[in-house]
Amino acid sequence: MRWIVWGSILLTLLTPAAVKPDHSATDEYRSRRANLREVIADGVIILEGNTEEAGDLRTGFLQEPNFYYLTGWAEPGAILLMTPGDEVLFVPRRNPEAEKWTGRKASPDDRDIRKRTGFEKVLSTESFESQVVRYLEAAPKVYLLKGKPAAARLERLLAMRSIQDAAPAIARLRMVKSAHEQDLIRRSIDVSIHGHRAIWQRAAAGLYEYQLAATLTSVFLESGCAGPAYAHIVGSGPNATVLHYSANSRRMDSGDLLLVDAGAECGGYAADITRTIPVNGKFTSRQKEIYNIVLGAQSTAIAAARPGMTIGKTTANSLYRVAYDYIDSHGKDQQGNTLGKYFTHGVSHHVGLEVHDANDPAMPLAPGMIITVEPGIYLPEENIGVRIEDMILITENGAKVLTESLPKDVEAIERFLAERKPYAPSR
Ligand SMILES: [Mn+2]
Repeated sequence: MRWIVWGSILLTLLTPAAVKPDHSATDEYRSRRANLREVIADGVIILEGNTEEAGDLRTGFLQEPNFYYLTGWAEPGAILLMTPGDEVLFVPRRNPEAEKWTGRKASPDDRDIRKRTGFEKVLSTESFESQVVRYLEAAPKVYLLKGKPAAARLERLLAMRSIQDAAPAIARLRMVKSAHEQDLIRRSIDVSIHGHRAIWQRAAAGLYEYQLAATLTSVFLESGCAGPAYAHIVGSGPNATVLHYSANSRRMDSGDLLLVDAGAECGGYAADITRTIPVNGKFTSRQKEIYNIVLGAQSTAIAAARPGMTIGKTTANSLYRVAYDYIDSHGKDQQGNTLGKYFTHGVSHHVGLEVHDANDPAMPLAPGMIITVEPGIYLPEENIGVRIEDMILITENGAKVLTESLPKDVEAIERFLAERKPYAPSR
C-alpha cells in the first residue's frame, strides 16, 4: 500500500502539461537558428516539417525532429527557410476538410501568428516556391535534409543548384544539450525511473512480460508524457538475450533474469534506461557473476567518460574499447572462452529529441552532451542476458550519472525486491 500512496503523490508531482508542445522556449529556438545560420553562412537553408500522413493513425502526427529543434513548431506542413541574414516560416492555410479529422490549425493570417511561432516573417506555404526563387538570387548553395521524402520535390524545384546536406551541421548543434533541454530530459528520466520501480514492485513468476509493459505505459501516460520513447523491451529468461526483443509475450519463471529496457518521452525528449533483475528476487551465483562483470564494465566506462573521449567501436579513446576490454578480461563462458564476443552491440549513443539522437560520429564528447553507457553480456546457452544502461551528462572534467537513483548493485536490487509489498493496481 505504501508504494501506491507514494506512487500517486509522485504522479501528482510529475504531472505538468507535458504532452503539449513546448512554446515557452521561443528565444531558445531563435538562438538555435542563429547558431545554424552562423555555421552555414554560404547558402539558403530549407527544412520541411512533416506533413499529415495516413501512417499517423498508429502514432499520431510526429514532427520532423530537426525542424522541431529549430522551430519548436509542432503543426504539420510548415517549411523553414533561412539565409545568413533572414528567416521565414511558411505555414499552410487552414483546410476545413482536414480540420474535421485532426482539429484546428494555425493559419499564416492569424493575428497572433508571429507571437505564436516566434518568427518575424510568417508566410503561406502557397508563396513558398516564388519566395525561394527570390532568396536564391543572393545565395549559390541550398542546404536541405537529404534523403527525407520532401527533399526529392525540392531537388527538382532547385535543379541546377548546388545542393548540400544540412543534417550534419544541425546534428553537431543538437549533440550539446542546453540547460532547458537537460531539464526536459531529467523529467523524462524521473518518469522512466518511476516506471522501472513500478515493475520491480510487480515482477513475479507466473506474470506475463506484457503485463509489465502495460505497467510501464500506464506510468508514462499517467505522468503526462507522450508515452514510451521506443518499444518497451521486457525480456525474461531466453528473451533477455535478444537485444531488441519487443514481443513481450512470455510467462516469466522463477530463476529467470528479467531485462527491461524502457524509457518515457516527455516534452519531446527521450529517456533510455535498462536494468536486469532476478524474477524471484535472488540472483543465482552464475547470474551474479555475469551481472557484476557487466556492472564493472559500465563503472569503468563511466569513470573514463569525459570531454575528448569517443563512443565509436573503432574510434580512438573510445568508451566502447574500455567496456569491451573489461568484459573480455573478466569471466569465461562454458567452454572456457573469454566473454568479449558476447558483448554484441555498441556501448553508447546520444539521447535527446530522438532516443538514438542525431550525432556526428567524428565529434568527440564535449560538455553538455548526454549519452547512454550500456554494456551487456548475452549467453543464450545459459539463458543469461544482462544489460545495464544509464544516461550520463558529460561535464567539464568527467560525467554525471543522471539515472543514478535507480539501484543497480546486486545487493540494492535484492533488497528492493525483498522489501516490496504484493502488487495491487491503484484503480
Ligand atoms: Mn540505449
